[in-house]
Amino acid sequence: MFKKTALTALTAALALGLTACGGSDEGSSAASGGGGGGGDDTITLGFAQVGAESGWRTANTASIQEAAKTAGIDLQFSDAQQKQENQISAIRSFIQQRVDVIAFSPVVETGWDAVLLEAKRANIPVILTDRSVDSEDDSLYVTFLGSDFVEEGKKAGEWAVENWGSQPTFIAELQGTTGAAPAIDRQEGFADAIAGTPNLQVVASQTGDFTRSGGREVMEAMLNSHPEINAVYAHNDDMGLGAIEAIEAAGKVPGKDIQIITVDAVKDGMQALADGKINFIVECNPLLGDQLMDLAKKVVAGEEVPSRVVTEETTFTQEQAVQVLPERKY
Ligand code: GYE
Repeated sequence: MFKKTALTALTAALALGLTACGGSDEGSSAASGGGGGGGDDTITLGFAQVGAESGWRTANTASIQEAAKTAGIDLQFSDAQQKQENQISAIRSFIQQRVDVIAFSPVVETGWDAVLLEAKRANIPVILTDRSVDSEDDSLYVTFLGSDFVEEGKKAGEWAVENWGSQPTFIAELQGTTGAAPAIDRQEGFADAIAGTPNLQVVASQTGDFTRSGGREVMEAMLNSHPEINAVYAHNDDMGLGAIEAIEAAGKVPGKDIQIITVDAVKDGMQALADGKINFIVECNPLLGDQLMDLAKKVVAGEEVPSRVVTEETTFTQEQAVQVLPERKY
């Protein structure tokens, strides 16, 4: 595997201000770490992915792998199987390999400071992709590329207010992975949006870990303990699809007896929306690969990048799903 020259490493690090807590030791370790490439200037990107928990994640991984190939970036890819300790070991191993830049989608928000400080001390810039961290020290990463999850929750809540708000609605909320940014933020945005509408009540709220099986199991239990449930807000399509299975198994009609809002807009979700089993989907775009490679190149070259890059996204009704489904790529 290529490593950039010592000089490039040092220049990039200095330009990014990453030597702030470094001093001469870090400077010289960056220098001794480089030089393996012998003139080859291919960038090596270490990427620590969350896992393969959902259709969204599969599309996100494919986008990153394809974009790396197109950009001529050497991608070192690791799948953490939704475990923070696996992501931390992957990042440590990227540091040991002295990759040029590290990117990762933190499975949960907290607990990253120690390993990010190790990357900073090794002068390896870090790009947060898709999910952010909850840390007081924003010098631990260069930029964060991803969606505004609070906004997504808000869009879901606004649709609920408009479409469900005039009658008593007993909502089951299927939360994403406990402690993950999209679970925390999508819950918050939704709660804020429905707060002034007393007809809308979240009667049960539990994690389904962003998986289809998780959504099905949680929904089964909720239908037993709360037979009044007539609406679902799922933090992603996969859990919504699992909920549909549970609702049908309970002899009810998804989309009619129990209306459903989800987030993501992956193909299976959009198909269920077009089929009338889901009622509304808030889009979350997984195709972050090209933007990530662009940021990685700039960061390694020592160019300035914005500290936050927000993904643009929309929402879909059933009619819109029917229209866009044939061209949907993921
Ligand atoms: O919505 C969900 C996935 O972090 C935005 O993670 C991502 C979320 C996505 O498992 O399906």
